[in-house]
Amino acid sequence: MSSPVLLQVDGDVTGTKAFTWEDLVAIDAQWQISDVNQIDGTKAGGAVWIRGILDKVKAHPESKYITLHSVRDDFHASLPLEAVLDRGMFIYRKKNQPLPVAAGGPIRFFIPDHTACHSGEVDECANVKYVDRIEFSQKKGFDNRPLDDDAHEALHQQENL
Ligand SMILES: Nc1nc2c(c(=O)[nH]1)N[C@H]1C(S)=C(S)[C@@H](COP(=O)(O)O)O[C@H]1N2
Ligand SMILES: [Mo]
Repeated sequence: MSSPVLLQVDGDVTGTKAFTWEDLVAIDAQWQISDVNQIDGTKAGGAVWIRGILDKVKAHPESKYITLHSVRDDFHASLPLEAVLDRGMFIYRKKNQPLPVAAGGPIRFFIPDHTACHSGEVDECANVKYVDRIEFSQKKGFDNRPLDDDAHEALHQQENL
């Protein structure tokens, strides 16, 4: 039996487009982070840098945006690639197991030095949980992050149900 696809990559890419658990584990060691907790004390688990994914999919050199999609709860964020290329990561493991849903798994996007919620493009809200698809594009993609305090509060209420 083959492993389920955890992450689909599409848009301006030419290489590998689907990642199973084994594919993520097999990403070159130079792109792996064994313990995210050493970078940010609020998070735990193992991760790969965006560049580790890019290394496999060969995004179009003119790609300007990376869009993180979560079908699970219909949450999406589209970020300027340049702003996150050297600091964005995908947390995908807890020891030798996929990251639990309770921690935003099986795959959670994370930028350690994000700004506060709705204070710019690379804010805390951009740390998309349950990411199942990444899209590379030249124009900004779909983004439904909350735009003001009320919308943000409503989202968190919904998350706590
Ligand atoms: N899939 C998904 N990812 C999400 C959200 C969400 O509602 N769904 N909320 C975002 C917001 S608004 C914030 S502030 C952070 C909160 O991350 P935390 O739950 O790990 O504190 O997750 C972000 N990622
Ligand atoms: Mo947020």
